[in-house]
Amino acid sequence: MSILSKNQTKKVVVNAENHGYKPEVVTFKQGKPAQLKFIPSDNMGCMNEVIFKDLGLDEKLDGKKEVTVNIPTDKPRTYNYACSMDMFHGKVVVK
Ligand SMILES: [Cu+2]
Repeated sequence: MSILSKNQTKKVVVNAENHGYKPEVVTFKQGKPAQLKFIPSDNMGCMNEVIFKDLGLDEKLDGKKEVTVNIPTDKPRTYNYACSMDMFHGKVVVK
């Protein structure tokens, strides 16, 4: 049995820029709590919203300093996300 402290959550910052997500691909370890932290930029257009179809999540970034998304890491898989127009894409790999 392992005991997890709050500090073991791995957080990765993704910058939601006007022309895409940086970095575009983030990898997490299976079984470790994981979060993506989106940092919006100004004047975002369709990047003002991030949609995780696989997670049923639709988060508004507009006017926010940051938006945190919890990523399930119970099994290995890839979660794709996109801007509100499905033009810019990023993905999260759990392995
Ligand atoms: Cu877009």
